[in-house]
Amino acid sequence: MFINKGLQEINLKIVYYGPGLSGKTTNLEFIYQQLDPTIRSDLVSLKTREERTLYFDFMQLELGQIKGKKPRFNLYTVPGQVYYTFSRKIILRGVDGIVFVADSQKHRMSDNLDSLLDLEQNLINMGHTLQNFPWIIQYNKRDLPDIEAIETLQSNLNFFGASYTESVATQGVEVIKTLKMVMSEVISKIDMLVEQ
Ligand SMILES: Nc1nc2c(ncn2[C@@H]2O[C@H](COP(=O)(O)OP(=O)(O)O)[C@@H](O)[C@H]2O)c(=O)[nH]1
Ligand SMILES: [Mg+2]
Repeated sequence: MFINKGLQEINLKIVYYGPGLSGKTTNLEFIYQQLDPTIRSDLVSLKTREERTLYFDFMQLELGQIKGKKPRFNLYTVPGQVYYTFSRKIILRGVDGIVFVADSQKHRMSDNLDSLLDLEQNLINMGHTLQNFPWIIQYNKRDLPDIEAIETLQSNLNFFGASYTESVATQGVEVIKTLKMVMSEVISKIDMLVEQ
C-alpha cells in the first residue's frame, strides 16, 4: 500500500496468482473489456511468442472513495510456470490482496497445490502468512468436463477457509464478483489502517 497524502490517493496492489494456464490473464482481459475506459488504464501484457505471460500483466483501476481518499487498484498477474520463481517474488512485493486462480481440472490438482505452497512460502519470506492475509480462491474452468467437485477442491486447497468463487473466466462468469470480493477483503483491512 502507498498513500500519497498530497493527492489523497491510496495505491493498492492486487495480484492474481496460480499455476500456469489457470486463467489469470483471461480474468484481466475480461475486466479490461467490461470496465469504462475512464476508470481503467490500458492492459499491459508482456507475452512470449506463444502468448504465455512472460513477466506480468498490469492494469490500474480508480474506483470510489475510502475515507475521502481515492483508491487506485493496481492489478497484476504472475507468470505461473515453475521456473519464473524470481518474477513472482518481485511482483508480490507490496501486495495488499491476492486472488489465487486454481485450475479446476482433475489433472491440475498437484500444480494448484505446488503454486499455493509457493505463494505461502513467498508470503512467509515477506513476513506475512496465508492465514492472516487478504486473499480469496477462484476455482476456474468450471465449464470443462473433467473437473474436481468443489468439496474436493475446498478440502485440498482451502485450508484456511478463505472466500471462494466458481468461475468460467473465458465467459466472464464470476470474474467481476471475484474482483469485488478481493477488493472488499483489502478495503476491510485498510479501513482500520487509514486515518481520516
Ligand atoms: N474452458 C476454459 N478455458 C479457460 C478458462 N479460463 C481460461 N481458459 C483458457 O486457458 C488458457 C490459459 O489462460 P490464461 O489466462 O492465459 O492463463 P494464465 O497462464 O493463468 O494467465 C487459455 O487458452 C484460456 O482461454 C475457463 O474458465 N474455461
Ligand atoms: Mg498469464
